[in-house]
Amino acid sequence: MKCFEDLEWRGLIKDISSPELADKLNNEQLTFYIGTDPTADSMHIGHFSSFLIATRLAKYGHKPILLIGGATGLIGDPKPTAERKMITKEEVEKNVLGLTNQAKKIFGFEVVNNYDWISKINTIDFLRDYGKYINVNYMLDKDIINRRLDTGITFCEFAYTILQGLDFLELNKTHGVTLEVAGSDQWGNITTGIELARKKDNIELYGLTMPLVLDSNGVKFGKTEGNALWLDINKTSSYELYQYLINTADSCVIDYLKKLTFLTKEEIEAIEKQHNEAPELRLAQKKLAEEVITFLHGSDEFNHALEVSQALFSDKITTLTSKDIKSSFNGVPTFKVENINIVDLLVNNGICSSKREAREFINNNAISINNTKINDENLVINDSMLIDNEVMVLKKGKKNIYLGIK
Ligand code: 485
Repeated sequence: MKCFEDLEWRGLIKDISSPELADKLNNEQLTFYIGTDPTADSMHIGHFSSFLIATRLAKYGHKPILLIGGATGLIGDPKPTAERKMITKEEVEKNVLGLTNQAKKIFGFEVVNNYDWISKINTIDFLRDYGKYINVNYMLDKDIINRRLDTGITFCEFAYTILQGLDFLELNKTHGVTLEVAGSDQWGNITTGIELARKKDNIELYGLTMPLVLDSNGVKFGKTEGNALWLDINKTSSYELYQYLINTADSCVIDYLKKLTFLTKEEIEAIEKQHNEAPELRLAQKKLAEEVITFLHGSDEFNHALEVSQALFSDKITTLTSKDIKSSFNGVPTFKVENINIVDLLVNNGICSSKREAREFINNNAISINNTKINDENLVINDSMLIDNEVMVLKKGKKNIYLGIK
């Protein structure tokens, strides 16, 4: 398949700035860029779903540049709802470092920082060299700015789109960039760059946006009730990522395989066929988890996530490290482990409402520690039951999990 047809088949095209772009992607070697602002010191899985386009286009011979917005991060891209909180310069600097290392490590392409050129432009030149080419009426028509007119938008955020626009021109001059790629919310910023290039330099630049990846409830891919899913393995373990991906709804999993992996059309169609024959085996979800985790963290980490997920529900749980256990059960209620009778432990920590109820659960084989059933109501909890001398996993019934910590 040719590049553009491949992107279309995967559902990766929302808008393109000109129909010529299809031919250019199929027949030329373009240098393109995708950018992110340093609002945190790690990207999350939503960024990953967009940044992956860099690797995808590189496989077709195009050259990616990854941009970290050290300058734009100090301003803040307007959100459709409300003004952003300013983050401190120190924090932005720290985040730039984190993101630069991460982007280099995961994707391995050249990374640039727009602070390097934007910080050198003085106010007068900014207004003369860029401000003069952009009509305020044109800016007010941009979807996101327009949606802020009722609630208000500061000049700081209003001017943001011109900064992103001038990045495009700058990268065109310094790196030969002719295409900017991003998620669909960036259309207004990409077209500012295209407008600037036409008016100021009389050149044609191109833009391509991708639709947001949504789950079966229409929620953005990667958004969970709890924490974000970070690409930094110290913030989100490969096991947590595995759990998220393995729980993908059947109605979304083929779409995710297309958008988040490099499996070919033939491979994905074969998986889809097998998956539809026996969806309960979650074959497509397993493949998705394998591909994404291997891409991000390597195959050892994927195997580790698999081992952890198998061990967690068997007596092998005691072979895991306390770190794995803590990250696997992130967010479950905890209790302090001390030398105490099991019935008292259950009542004192609110796991059972009375001693009578606690004894009932024990006699019904419904309480386990480290996946071993407890059938002695006189059992005294002690440190030797700790895994890695630090944690223990207590279950009440199948669903209620508690983490004991020394
Ligand atoms: O020259 C540029 C300067 C800044 C940016 C891009 C080019 C960042 C951009 N304005 C932005 O805010 N991007 C978002 C971010 O950083 O979190 C997200 C987009 C999403 C996708 C992703 O970045 O909301 O659609 O493009 C990579």
